[in-house]
Amino acid sequence: MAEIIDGKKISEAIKDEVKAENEILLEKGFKGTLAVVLVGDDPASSVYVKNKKKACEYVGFESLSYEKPSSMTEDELLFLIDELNNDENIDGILVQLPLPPHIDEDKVIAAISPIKDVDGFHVQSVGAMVVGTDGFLPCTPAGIIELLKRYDIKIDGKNCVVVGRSNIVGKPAAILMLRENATVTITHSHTKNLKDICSDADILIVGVGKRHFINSEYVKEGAVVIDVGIHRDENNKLSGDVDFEDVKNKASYITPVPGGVGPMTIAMLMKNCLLSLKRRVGEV
Ligand code: L34
Repeated sequence: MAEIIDGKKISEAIKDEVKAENEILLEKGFKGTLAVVLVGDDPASSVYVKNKKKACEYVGFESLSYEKPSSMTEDELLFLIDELNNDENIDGILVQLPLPPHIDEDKVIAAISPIKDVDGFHVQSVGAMVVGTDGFLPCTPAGIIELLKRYDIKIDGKNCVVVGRSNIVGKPAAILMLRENATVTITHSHTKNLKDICSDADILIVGVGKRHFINSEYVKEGAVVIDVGIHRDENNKLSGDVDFEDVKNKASYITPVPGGVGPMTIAMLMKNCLLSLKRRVGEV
């Protein structure tokens, strides 16, 4: 039976670290501010955004909420981002994805000033991540690395297979694992022999958006399994891209859904906001 990686507990420890560091800045009169933009009324996005605002309150950041109807136009959103970019009191801008289909996500992400890009989605942030220079790291993949490190799971030299190649999970997770000296394979919907490739992984990271896509047949005995998927069934029960009950008997470590990677995304966002504030006030 695998050890269950407690993302909730680790995320709380990280938020406490951010809070402690932030208290010193607050005493000096510096208060961090995150602008949170939500377009439309997707229920899952509303939950995530609510959790982000709660985390801001916990660590002592101001959160400014911009909740807009799905009828908002792309131009209106770009105009709002421009205002937030130019507001010197704002340290971070978060536009919750997905956006309604009539809005071009790439265009919106490109409009966010890289110095306020606490999601790490701007091409400049992505470029810095790939090269390994300073920038904001994307929260979900950075949270995965943090979980592995805090559980003393060795990454260096391990075979890591990433299932999925999205811009917010698969691609950046692969880059960050590469930066930690893993040998990385990225797989996707066109990959042949997926089962064989996954079965070779010491660390398997799954972000495909298909409930219970990975069962024990894809998992090597003793592998570490990180589940980034999140699905809600008709009874409101959450589950991941991994069939947890099946895989837990074969893996050495496994993240649950809920309580695995999800809370880490929010903790890493708080870390990025702290970094942005520290940069603004000249503390780094
Ligand atoms: N811009 N859009 C932007 N940045 C992000 O970092 C995200 N992401 C993803 C979706 N869109 C985004 C999130 O915030 C996914 N995501 C996210 C954040 C938090 C949680 C899950 C996904 C989370 O809190 N999960 C809890 C369960 C919450 C529930 O009850 O639904 C968990 O324990 O997994």
